[in-house]
Order: sequence, then C-alpha cells, then structure tokens
Amino acid sequence: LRWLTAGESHGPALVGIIEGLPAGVALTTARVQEALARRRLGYGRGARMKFEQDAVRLLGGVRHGLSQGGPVAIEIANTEWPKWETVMSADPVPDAALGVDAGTGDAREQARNKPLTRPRPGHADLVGMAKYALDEARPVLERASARETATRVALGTVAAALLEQVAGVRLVSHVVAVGPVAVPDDARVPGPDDVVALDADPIRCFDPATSTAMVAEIDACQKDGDTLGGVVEVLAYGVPPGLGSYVHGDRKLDARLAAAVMGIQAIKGVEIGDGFRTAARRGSAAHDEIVRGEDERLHRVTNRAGGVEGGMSNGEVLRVRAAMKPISTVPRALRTIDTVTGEPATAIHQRSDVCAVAPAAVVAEAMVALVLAEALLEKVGGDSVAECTRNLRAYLEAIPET
Ligand code: EPS
Repeated sequence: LRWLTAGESHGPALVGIIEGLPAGVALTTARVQEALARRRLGYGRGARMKFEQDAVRLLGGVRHGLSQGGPVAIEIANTEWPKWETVMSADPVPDAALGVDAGTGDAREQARNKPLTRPRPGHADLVGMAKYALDEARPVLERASARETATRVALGTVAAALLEQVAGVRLVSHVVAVGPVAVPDDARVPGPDDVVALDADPIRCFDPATSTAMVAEIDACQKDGDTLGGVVEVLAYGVPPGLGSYVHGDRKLDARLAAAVMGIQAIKGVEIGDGFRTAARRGSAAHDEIVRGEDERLHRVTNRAGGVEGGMSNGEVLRVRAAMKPISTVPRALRTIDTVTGEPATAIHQRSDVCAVAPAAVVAEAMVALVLAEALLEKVGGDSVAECTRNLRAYLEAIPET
C-alpha cells in the first residue's frame, strides 16, 4: 500500500492517491465527506473553516461504492479558489493581473498578492525559502499548510474501511491535553462506540469537566492574541496480533506509526502506550503480565505497552499519542527579520486558528489507519477483501491462544 498527496492550501484542489488496495473496499463520496467534516470541527479553529467547504470527488478506482483494485484518487476542491485564481495560477499571469497595476481597484486582491517576506518563527517559511531558492514565503506556506491534512483524512477513510471490513478494526481519536489543561490520569478511555459523543464535544475531549476547562483556556488564549497546542490520542480496537515485525528496525510497527504521526504538520512528539511515563518506572511495574483468561486465550493484565511489543501488534488496544506545538501564525506577532530589507520585523500574520488540536486528533487517526492498513496487507494481503479475510482467518486459526 502506498499513498501520495498533492496540492496547495489556496490552490484549486488537493488530490490524494492510494495504491495497492484490494478490490471490494466499500467507499462512497458521502463517507469521505463525513470524515472530512469531522476534521473541520474543534473549538478554536479560524474563520476559514466557517466559509470554506471540502468538495469531494472520487476520481478513480471506485465503482458503485466499491474499490476495483486500481489506484483510488480523491479530489478535494477548495471552494475558496475563485479568490485565489490569480495568485495561485499554475500558468503565468501578467503583472497587471497581480495587482501591480491598480486597475482592478480590489484592495483585498492586492493584499493577497503581496510578497511574504517576514518568515514566522516555528514555521517552514525561512528555511523553506532558502532551501528552494524562493524570494518569498508564499510557495512554502502553501504546501507546508495543514490544509493538506484534508487529503490524509480522505485517504485514511479508505484505510479505515479496509481495516474494518477485513479485520473488524475500529479507531477512535480524542484530545487529552490543550496547553496546560489535561484529562486526569484516571479518566475513562473512549471506546469505538463513543465516537458520536466525541464528535459532539467542542474540543473532542471525552472528559466533560476537562473539555469545559479546555474551551476556557482557548478563549483566554484568543483574548491574549496567542495560540495553543496540545496532546491527542488514537486508539485502535481489534488489531490482530503480529502486524509489523521485530526483525528489522524499519519493519517495526511502532517505528512506522511514529514516523507517520510525526509527519503531520506541527507534531513534535509521538508516544506509544505509556512511552515517557514507562521510562520512570521499574521493570516490574513497566511491563504487562501475561495471564490465561477464562476464554483460554492469553491476555495482558495491563496495557502499558500500548498494544505493541517487539515492534509487533500484540492483540491489545493500540495506543498512540502525539504532541502538537502551538500554531506558528501567532496573532501577537513574534520577532523576525524582513528577508528583503534584512531589518528586524514582526512575523507574517493574516488570520489563523487559535488551536487546531481537535482536528489534529482526526488527522492522527487517519495516519494510524494508513499504517495499520499497510501492515495488515503485508500480513494477510490479497487482491480482494474476501481473499484478505480468508487469509486473516486462516492465520488466526493457527494461533488460537494469541
Ligand atoms: C493553515 C492556515 C489556515 C487554516 C488552514 C491551515 O488557513 P488560512 O491561512 O487560509 O486562513 O484555515 O487549514 C485549512 C484550510 C484546513 O482545511 O485545515 C495553515 O497555515 O496551516
């Protein structure tokens, strides 16, 4: 399984392609649209989320609601495109069209066209301009933008459908911290049937009191002209044992999950299971003891490992956390330099989200789905969902205790 995305934040559309998918995965435009709608939720999002829509088109690989075995291509059109048609035109445009000549008299259009030369600390702007030999930050921020995560969520929908159909895997994502406000250690953990409740919470937090405190923290932050990060958690229920491998570092499921989740914009840390907390424990209190259950199967008494041992899923609930930094477009602009004059300046700020931790949870869920789907196909792969299901059943029958 492999996937790719293309497109700019203010371009005509984003496109995602996923290849290596068996035939028979159930997929509809409505299902992708629903997943994208979840990504747009979250208290603290900026104005753009209110007026822009994600217009989805399945361009290839799906017929009458089922994948056909070929690459699946998904287009997400930016409904804001008409405003950006000139600035982001793929083909050359005359100077006059860029507002150099004041002919149009459209001040907004001209502001949009202004070269961006005051790179934001924490953003890709400065090094991106240097690395790609660009004289302004527009091309950098267009591709570095988290708008691209819409495509990942769309592709993640395909992966999640495969996981559910073949293996009954179900994923849940939630927010466990916004800035300094975190859910208590003993808070109830959401299960797959709690997704509706999570979608309904303003900040995708499962603990109502913490959710209220998070919303207040975002309000306070907005008042101060500042931005907030946080921590999200993805849980995968029903992952069969043996996905990934111990035999080489790059085959390890945890290594692959960490890379995929770290690759999301603004993510600065990834934790599997109790991760950093386990480092502070003694071995006797760090591992998950194995016992035989009443069903004669082997279980872990605890799940500190987060469902991965030796780089392989072990059949327990998979648990991945990601730390997101505060958004680097800070309204109370930070110090930088102007790359044209070389003089001290304040960083670019047009508009931004105060906090995008709730959508980051949905994006992390998509990335976990993609990695798990890839690992599942490596283990029990086939050219149709039916063949994968048969392969999985035969494998599980051979290891009845695990
Ligand atoms: C983003 C900045 C904002 C967000 C955007 C990601 O866009 P703009 O600068 O146009 O206001 O709205 O997110 C999305 C459009 C989206 O769909 O998530 C950024 O700089 O990463």
